[in-house]
Amino acid sequence: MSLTVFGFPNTRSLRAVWMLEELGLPYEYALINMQKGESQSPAFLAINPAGKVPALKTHEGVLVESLAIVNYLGGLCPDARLIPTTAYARGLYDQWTVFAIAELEQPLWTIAKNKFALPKDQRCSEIFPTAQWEFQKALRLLSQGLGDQNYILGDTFTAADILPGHTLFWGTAFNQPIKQDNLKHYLSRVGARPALAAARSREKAAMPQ
Ligand SMILES: N[C@@H](CCC(=O)N[C@@H](CS)C(=O)NCC(=O)O)C(=O)O
Repeated sequence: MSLTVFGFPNTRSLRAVWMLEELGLPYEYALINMQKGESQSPAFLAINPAGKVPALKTHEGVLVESLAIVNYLGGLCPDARLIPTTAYARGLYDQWTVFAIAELEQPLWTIAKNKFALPKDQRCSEIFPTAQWEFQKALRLLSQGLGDQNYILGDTFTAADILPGHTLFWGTAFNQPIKQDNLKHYLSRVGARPALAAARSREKAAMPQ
């Protein structure tokens, strides 16, 4: 089986690489240098017509969308048990991963789009206070859901932690305050995963020195 992740440091490709490292799967890393506009190159658009990372090339075809990639990789390694299989546990897994994508990350994406990702004439800075308010609201819900558990689904780390975990790092990088103690502890716990450090190094090592 051959797997190639197309990514760039400090983007959602970290989610895919982190999952690969958690699973110990071999993979190639193909840098799509956003600073050089490579996400819009004909070669990369042929892989992902949206011109976005991550993308994953598998022996069966290409997959895009970070959550779909994480789930696909989990499906390759059911024995690792990073994705629950019983109905309710799987429901909770879907609940928190979809929450991360649909609620927690959207305000951050709004900030990113209107700061640098959109063409300059499409950006609107008036949206920032609303996005910050929405992010704080989502943090309160995540904090409530986490409660006194170590991880979002309970006592053990699962792939569900990659989504909110990565998104909280993103929030911190965007200087969004995380006030809830349980989220602060969660962030340190998830941030200490050796697979996360390995994933960050792998992405960094691909950058031109
Ligand atoms: N929903 C997609 C979003 C992917 C995405 O927007 N990736 C950003 C980097 S974090 C990107 O490649 N942006 C380039 C662009 O928007 O042109 C996912 O979760 O994979």
